Amino acid sequence: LGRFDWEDPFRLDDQLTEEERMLRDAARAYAQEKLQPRVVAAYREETTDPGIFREMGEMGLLGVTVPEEYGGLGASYVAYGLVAREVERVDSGYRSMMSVQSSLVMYPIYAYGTEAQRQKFLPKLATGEWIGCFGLTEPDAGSDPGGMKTTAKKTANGFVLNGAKMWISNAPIADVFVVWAKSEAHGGRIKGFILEKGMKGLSAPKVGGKLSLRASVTGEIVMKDVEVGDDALLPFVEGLKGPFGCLNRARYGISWGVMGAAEFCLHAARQYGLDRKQFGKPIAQTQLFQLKLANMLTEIGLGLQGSLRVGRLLDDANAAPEMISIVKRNNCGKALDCARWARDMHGGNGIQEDFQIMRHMVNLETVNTYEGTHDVHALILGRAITGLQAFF
Ligand code: TGC
Ligand code: FAD
Repeated sequence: LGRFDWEDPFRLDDQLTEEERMLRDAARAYAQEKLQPRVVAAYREETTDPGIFREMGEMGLLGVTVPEEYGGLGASYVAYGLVAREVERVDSGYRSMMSVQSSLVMYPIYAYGTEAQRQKFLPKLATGEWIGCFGLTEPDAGSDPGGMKTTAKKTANGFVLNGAKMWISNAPIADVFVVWAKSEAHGGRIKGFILEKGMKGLSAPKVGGKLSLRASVTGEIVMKDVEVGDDALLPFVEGLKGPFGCLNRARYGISWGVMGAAEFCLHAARQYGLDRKQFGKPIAQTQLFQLKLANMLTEIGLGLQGSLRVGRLLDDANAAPEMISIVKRNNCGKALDCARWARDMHGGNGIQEDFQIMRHMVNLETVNTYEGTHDVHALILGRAITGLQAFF
């Protein structure tokens, strides 16, 4: 019979390549040495340090799956997932900054852009010199992005964009805006455009009052007669499958990321239970405490295995979007459960910023909602199971 290691219950480590393990270890070292020491204050003060993008770029953590000729690492989707897990072990907001840049900005420029667009944008996004954001959601179009009102009208040499995007990660500090709009010249179909900071009529005010994901800045994108050239259009995709192609990758990354946050909560709760004594013994020696630890260990172990499987299929270009819905939905929901259990297991200290559990818990409320809510992913799966769509 084999050994059992509670920190790696299904021996995930053995299922990785040497390259994947090395990138994971580098990401862990960076996240623990550079991100962990500043996150508590950044969250409290609601400040986002744009320098983090350059640091991540230097470490090769931006555009992990993008080919090396464009500044990426050309590594596997499993490697990308492992990076997300290490960054989100510190904070979901830092992982958001990274995954928007990689999956929602670099990926569409690589997959749907011209060679000139790739050359112009990807290397600077990979180093973190430029920061990117992705505008799909609008004030009146969240779960139903097909209901967007943003329009692009054709002019002699380009397009004029009008509309407003809401809840856009990185927007207030972004240099590059990948924005989705209904294009009259394409029969009202959705097309992607690359906008750049400083364009006349383009602004990105910060969304204030967030009680979640406070270390990652969120904004609106307001477009008032923004004129762009033909070279701003992403020519090689049309319709909702454009943004969804990006979301497939980001949702997959999130499924790994939230397991990192849940692992932090498990490790912290275990240690707290070993150290804290009540009724003359460690609280970790009580049955109810151990039941919660066992539940956390089980959900994390199974969740990571699911994400690894989907990652390997993505690397073989053989993953279905519904598989991604399963791991995004389940891992977010289970990570939120883990964080809530860990919050309870820390007693009063569970609400204290130094213990960091409540921050993870509140962050995971956002992660459970963005990139398709928990229930929207249930409906995607319900449609696959029954052949009947229940959205409307
Ligand atoms: P539906 O009729 O299902 O599909 C329309 C077209 O899109 C295609 N498609 C996909 N293509 C690739 N991958 C997928 N996962 C796809 N899902 C759909 C589909 O084949 C079809 O193509 P075509 O050629 O026939 O036009 O569309 P619907 O309008 O009924 O969609 C329903 C629903 C609920 C599934 C969808 O709208 C949805 O997923 N809603 C959730 C919205 C969402 O996820 N928004 C995310 C915004 S970005 C964000 O949150 C970033 S946070 C990042 C961070 O900070 O980390
Ligand atoms: P709604 O769609 O209004 O949903 C409200 C509730 O209704 C949910 O419980 C939902 O599950 C439910 N619901 C909706 N439709 C149905 C249905 N048919 N059947 C049953 N229940 C339903 N978007 C971007 O484009 N780019 C970003 O970078 C980005 N970053 C974000 C960062 C943060 C911090 C947050 C909070 C959001 C971000 N988003 C971003 C937006 C995010 O994707 C949306 O919030 C999400 O898709 C849900 O949309 P909504 O908020 O409009 O909620």
